[in-house]
Amino acid sequence: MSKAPSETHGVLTSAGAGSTTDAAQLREESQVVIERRLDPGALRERLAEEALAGLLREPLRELPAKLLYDERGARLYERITTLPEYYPARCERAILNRRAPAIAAQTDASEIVELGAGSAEKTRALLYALAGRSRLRRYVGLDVSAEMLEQTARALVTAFPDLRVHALIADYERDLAAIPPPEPSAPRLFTFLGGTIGNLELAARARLFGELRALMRPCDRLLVGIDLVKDPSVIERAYNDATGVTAEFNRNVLLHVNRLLGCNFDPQAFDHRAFYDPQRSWIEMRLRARRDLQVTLGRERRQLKFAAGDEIRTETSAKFRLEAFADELGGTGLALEASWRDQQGLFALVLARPHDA
Ligand code: AVI
Repeated sequence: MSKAPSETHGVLTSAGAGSTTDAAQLREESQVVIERRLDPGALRERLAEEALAGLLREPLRELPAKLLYDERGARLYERITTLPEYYPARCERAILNRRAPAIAAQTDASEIVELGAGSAEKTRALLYALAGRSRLRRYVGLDVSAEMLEQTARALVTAFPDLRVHALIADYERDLAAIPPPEPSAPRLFTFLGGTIGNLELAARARLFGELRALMRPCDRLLVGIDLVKDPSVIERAYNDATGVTAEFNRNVLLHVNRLLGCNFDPQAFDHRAFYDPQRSWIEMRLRARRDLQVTLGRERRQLKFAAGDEIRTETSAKFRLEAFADELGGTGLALEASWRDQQGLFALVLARPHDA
């Protein structure tokens, strides 16, 4: 894969909030690289095009799930991960806390490359375990949110004084070629946590795994968090929480679309729905029009008509059986090496290696 030209934004020069000592500044300057691959204008344009195409899609309108994560959406998702009904985050955290030493021992990694880094909160258990083996050298985090990634980079170098951080503002579905090259004799652990792999459909998952495989040397490993197939009522409860945070997260996508396309969706005119589809082993989130309504789109003032009950699909979240997931990996040149479940068997972490390693 060839390396696309990059605009390197240089290093962080301040820990912020005026509380930085010179020593801390110096340390950060030598430890953190912020690299921007995403031009905010181009990203916005691309999202707007995808939103428009999805709203015109027939027979079911559909918005890409990534639109759920504007700044407010990302905050709402952080709240979802603390809800009692939302078992995936709790279970994954429990597995990581319990198994991080085993994962560190098995991978012997000196570097973590995290797709969708966010706050890297759950990754810390792994970082501590690797640091405890005196193996940890570098953390490479990819995320589309520059603000979040810069905060994460600062927090990580504060917590791990010897760690170098490469924060890559990029889209893991397009920009994997921008991941900095590995260091010799420094095994890498790629991580894709949170069950986010389930938000990609089969073809997109295969593409992502294939691209990751191409970056992996025999010593490298991939750790993926997957939500498992289970009693549908448990899954449906997780996406229909009692306090309505998920409903708010879902409706928020319309505010994001309003900004992108200059339209006038009223989120309160839509009901949140989330239901499990056993045929496709996924839960879908939809927004359903409460009444007949019209939405005016952009400068052309195009009219979008909704009859009461019409729906927009806003997310699919696949649930996996371990054997089927191993087959998926196998089709892309990866092999399942180990897996760990939480005590209730609701969620799993899967460790994969290149097939021939
Ligand atoms: C980010 N992703 C794994 C979450 C999920 O469960 O699919 C997003 C989410 N949607 C509703 N609640 C949480």
